[in-house]
Parts: sequence; C-alpha cells; structure tokens
Amino acid sequence: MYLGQQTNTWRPLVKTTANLTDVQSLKSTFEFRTFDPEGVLFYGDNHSGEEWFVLALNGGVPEMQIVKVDILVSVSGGPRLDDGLWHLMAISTEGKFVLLEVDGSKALMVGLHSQMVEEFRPAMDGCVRGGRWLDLTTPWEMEEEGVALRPCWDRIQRGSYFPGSGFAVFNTSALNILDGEDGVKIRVEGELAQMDGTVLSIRGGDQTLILQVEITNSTQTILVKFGSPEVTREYAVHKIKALELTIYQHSLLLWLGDPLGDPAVDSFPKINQNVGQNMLSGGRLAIGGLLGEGEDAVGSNFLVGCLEKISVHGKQLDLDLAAKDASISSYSCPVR
Ligand SMILES: [Ca+2]
Repeated sequence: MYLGQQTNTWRPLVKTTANLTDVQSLKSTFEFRTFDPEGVLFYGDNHSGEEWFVLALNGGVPEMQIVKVDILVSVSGGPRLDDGLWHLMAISTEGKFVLLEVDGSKALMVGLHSQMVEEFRPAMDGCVRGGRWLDLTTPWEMEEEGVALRPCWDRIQRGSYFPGSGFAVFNTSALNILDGEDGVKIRVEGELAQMDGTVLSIRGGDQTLILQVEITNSTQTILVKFGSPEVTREYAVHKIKALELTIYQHSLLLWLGDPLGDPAVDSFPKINQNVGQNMLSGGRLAIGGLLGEGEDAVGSNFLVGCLEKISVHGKQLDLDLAAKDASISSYSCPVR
C-alpha cells in the first residue's frame, strides 16, 4: 500500500472501523519502508474523535502522540527509519502505556505523563505491507471514493519521481530566499539524459516567464529559456548529471556538471528586467512542469524522470510542502 498519493494531506488515505469491545488483541504489526523523514503512518481514534493516537516520523525517527480527556502527550525517539529499507513495526499496549517496537526491539513508549506535543506535517511518501491491525478482519476502504490504491515499487532509490502527469509548485515567498548580491541558486541532480519534459520553470509576480529548463529525450538536448524578451540556449544533455542555475537580478549563470569531463559554465547576457526581484515578489517555482499564466497555475510539458536531488541555496526542497500533483513521489523513485 503506497501512502504518498493523498490529495488532501490532512485526510487519511485508507481507513477501517471496528467495535473495540470485539477486539481480542491490542496489537498491530506491519512492515514499513520510506526515505521521507516526516509524515504520518497511522492514526486511530474513537467514534467521537475526542481520543486519538497517531504514529508519525519526525526528523526520521518515530513519534507517537496520544490524546485522552484533554491531555495531549507526545514522545519521539528510537532509530531513524527513513533509510529506504523495510522495517517491522509493532504497536501494542502495556498497562497504561503504548509501546512501539521496531525490528523486534523496544523503540518508544508513550503514556499520559509524557511531554508536550510536537508539530509535524502529515504527508508521507512511504509503503506499508503485511499488516495485522488489532486482529481486525474488516477490509480497509479508500477515504476518497473512486480512487485506486497505487501499488508500491519493488525497489526504490532516493529522489523525487515525476511520472509525466503533473508538477509541484512553490510560492517563492515560502522558500526563505534572500535577494542578495549572490543570486538565487537552484540545483538539480539525476540522470538527466534519461528524462523528458520540463525540469523546472519560474514565473514572476507579474506572471512573465523568467526561466524554463526543458529536456528533449529524443534529441538528447537541454533547452534553457531566460528572461523576456527570451534568450534561448541549447546544450547536449548526454553525460550531464547535475545542473545549477544562479539567478541574479539581471542575469543567469548556468553550470552543467559532467562527472567524467570538465563542468561547463555559461553566462547569459544581462537583461533590463529585474528578474531577481520579480521572482521573489509573488513569483512561483515549479518543479517538473511548465507553469501556465494566471493564478490557477495550470501546468504543461510535465517531466518524466527521477530528480535525485533538488535544492535551493544548498537546502533540499521538501516536495511535500508544495502544491503537488498526487502522481509525484516526493522521496522515492523506482529502480528498474
Ligand atoms: Ca513528508
């Protein structure tokens, strides 16, 4: 069961209900696999929703929170689980405590005298298999009707996977970019020669297209369009594994990384427009597609491929924080 496909992150993907007086064993076990350091694995509540339990990852380590009669407690700790390997998880109750075991060892325990609640963001790019939930036999049902569960890939690697049916959009104001002399540095890594479609695009607050980076697989070329009036340059994508773009107020510096040869650096001519400012005042950055004009952010020319790393100023972008199409996997790519 793949967990990363919800369209509304505050609603569960699948759910089941049970009459707790019928439950024989207060123990649930399942296997779990992810590269995503933050998100919810499992949530349960009573009928009224006044008492609930949540198991999440925060900073890669498990975190449990319980709420009972106005008391909210949270504990986190144990091993990091965001390593892309399958882990056997077991949740059970032991007296007044809830116990979490990971791969057969005690990892975490929560009771009503534990410390305060921590905040986390629920989107989780992970997989669950082989679950036994409180000995329940009631089938799981999709929270959203008409949506099919996406299967998990057999083998995964770190990265963000774009299957060609959507993109991820950030408001530049959410990226904590400071507009300084050093410019805004965006870096992507991956097997660029195997990709097809728009890697990224940027529109300014005035809706003009500032930047588009597009790969055409059939011709093995990478096209970079910058500014308005547009300056277009084309490069061979063969052997390129990393691409770095530094956007200055009036110009663009491009760096193409080839691990076997010398990296190529290309400087675009200075333009009159202040693109740096335009980008940071109400602009949007799209990963995996071309941003359309207007506020509705309709995209096109979607990317097919695995971006192993996407960073802004050296900080990895968390696609779970973007307005993202449900087809994109934020933290995992299939290995074929
Ligand atoms: Ca996440």
